[in-house]
Amino acid sequence: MADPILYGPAYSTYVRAVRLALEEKGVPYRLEEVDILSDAHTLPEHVARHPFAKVPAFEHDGFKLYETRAITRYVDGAFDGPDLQPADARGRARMDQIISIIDAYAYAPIIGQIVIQRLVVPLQGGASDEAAIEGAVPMAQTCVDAIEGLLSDDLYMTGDSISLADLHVIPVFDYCRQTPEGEKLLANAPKLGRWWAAVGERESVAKTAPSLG
Ligand SMILES: N[C@@H](CCC(=O)N[C@@H](CS)C(=O)NCC(=O)O)C(=O)O
Repeated sequence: MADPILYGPAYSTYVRAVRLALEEKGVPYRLEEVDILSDAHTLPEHVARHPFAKVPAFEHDGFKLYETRAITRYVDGAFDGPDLQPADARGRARMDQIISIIDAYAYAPIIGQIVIQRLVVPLQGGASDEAAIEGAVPMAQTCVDAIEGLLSDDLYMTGDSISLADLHVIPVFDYCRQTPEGEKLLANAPKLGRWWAAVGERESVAKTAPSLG
């Protein structure tokens, strides 16, 4: 079987979640750059892969897929390697809950506003929109507090082994902590701090570390 192909830029949080899953499973793959900062995701070639013009898109031996949650579950189910989803109903539900928090509530304020305005806009020569950042902080704080409140003393988010919950949170958390607002948001989240100390050591995290510059 051919190696899977992942379409998107390495700096995208959703692309990184899939790369983390592939790395944790030990699956070789090809990353095909689609640079969203130069609007490559809106070109017909990419819209044919993803009708909503987002990244990532994914292909494995003719099987085409988009939507990160679907892709990471496929990667876990279709390849050998350690299971990335808890076996028990409660663990699996907790994993889905955390991924939902990221998708429904955290991505827009943390990545869409704080990280884009604080890290990406200045790199492109623009000035950060301070009002947009300030406006995003309360929802970002609610997300951090909610996830902190769901963590136990286990090493990972849903138990003693890494799961898709961790892999979907890592990309967002990693950018967030690199902003001054993120440092403040995380100041009273000791469980998330311990969690990052554990996951941040993993080879998959080092291998997928994004570079914006
Ligand atoms: N629901 C999609 C969301 C993917 C998404 O928002 N990707 C961002 C990059 S991290 C993107 O494509 N942004 C480009 C845009 O919105 O124009 C998924 O889960 O895959």
